[in-house]
Amino acid sequence: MGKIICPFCFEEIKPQNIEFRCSNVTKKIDGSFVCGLEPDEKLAVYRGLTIPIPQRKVFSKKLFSFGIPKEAVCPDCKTTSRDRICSCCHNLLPNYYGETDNFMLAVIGAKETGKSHYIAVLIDYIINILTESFLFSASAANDETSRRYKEDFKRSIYEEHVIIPATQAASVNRSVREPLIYELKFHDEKTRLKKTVTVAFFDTAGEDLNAEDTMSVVNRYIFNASGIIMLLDPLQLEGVRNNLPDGTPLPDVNTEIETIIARTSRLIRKAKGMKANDKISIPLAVAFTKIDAIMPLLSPGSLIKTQGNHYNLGMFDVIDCKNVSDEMEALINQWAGHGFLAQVESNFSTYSYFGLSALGCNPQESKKIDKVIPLRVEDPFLWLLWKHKLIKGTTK
Ligand SMILES: Nc1nc2c(ncn2[C@@H]2O[C@H](COP(=O)(O)OP(=O)(O)O)[C@@H](O)[C@H]2O)c(=O)[nH]1
Ligand SMILES: [Mg+2]
Ligand SMILES: [Zn+2]
Ligand SMILES: [Zn+2]
Repeated sequence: MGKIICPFCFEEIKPQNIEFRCSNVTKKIDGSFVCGLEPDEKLAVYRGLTIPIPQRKVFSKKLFSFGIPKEAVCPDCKTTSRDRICSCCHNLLPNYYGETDNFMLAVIGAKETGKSHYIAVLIDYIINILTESFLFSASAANDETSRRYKEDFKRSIYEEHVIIPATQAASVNRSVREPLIYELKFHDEKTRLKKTVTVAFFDTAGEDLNAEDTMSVVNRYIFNASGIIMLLDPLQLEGVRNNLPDGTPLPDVNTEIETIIARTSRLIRKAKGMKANDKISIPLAVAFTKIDAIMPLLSPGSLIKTQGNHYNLGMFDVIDCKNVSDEMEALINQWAGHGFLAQVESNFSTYSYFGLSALGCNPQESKKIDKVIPLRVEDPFLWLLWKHKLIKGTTK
């Protein structure tokens, strides 16, 4: 197992630094807790609060133990607690954290690329569809994740049938920098549990990526990632905008795609102290979103017009992935020139190109979404699982 990274603040967690929160919820006759509350400065800093909210007591384990400690006794009330917290940010770690493989997925891209909609639809797809055909089950790893997924993502698109409001920069709204954390349990054919993997999704606002100095948390998140899904909006490309049928609703012109790849590469190189010629080993999935809106530009036989076959196979379809990647690469070359492709190639050792649509419709003007019909949202995610040998692939 590699380094253990806190899924909230993305600092490295050393087993001996793990702290505990007293879990004694017994109350006295006057309603106060038997083991009193204390203001928690670190949690307040993490949440961007000026006045710390009183929380249950934090303490560290006195006795040394090998590996990640699972429980400790509160020095005040002598109750055994299993509520482990990160010593840097004081967030409660998911149950199996540190005992399981961590899989941090960074979803990055400029403002308005479709990150929030993609995450919303992908999570729904993983939990409700992929688990039917792949040998894993998935569930939210903490209550905060369930709550935020429902309130910030699911409600808009699946219940109110409207677009998700724009993500604010982490500097404006601190809660956006708290990742959604899921637990994936991988089984073998005999339903024996093989491995538990924690997946953290972090919805970064485009502005965070535009200002290198104000993005330290985002920064850590990206260079500690097990895989990066870089989303790009094809509707930003000159070659696409000029060739779409008249009247196609288009977003305002935003950050150029070369800027995103350049900033991301520079940031990882700097953080890891890499030499100029070294390539970044984090697998990079470069995915063009909103494919539904550019259908008129795709050839009749285009692969990205139709769903992939991974679900039916219950395995990763390696050949399909390669063909999609080649087709996307040719399209990018045609629409944006070779600059972007050259940057990906010179900076990353493992990459693949994808095309997808989270919604299957273009709500640019109406702001309404009648029905969500995702197209290939699962491809980059499955590719990353396959690269990490968590699912099987087939080349038949
Ligand atoms: N055509 C189309 N438009 C989309 C899709 N997903 C998002 N959008 C549009 O892109 C806008 C920005 O999406 P959002 O997820 O908020 O982008 P973010 O800033 O990267 O999080 C949305 O308001 C939609 O209008 C999609 O799958 N297809
Ligand atoms: Mg967003
Ligand atoms: Zn932390
Ligand atoms: Zn206590």
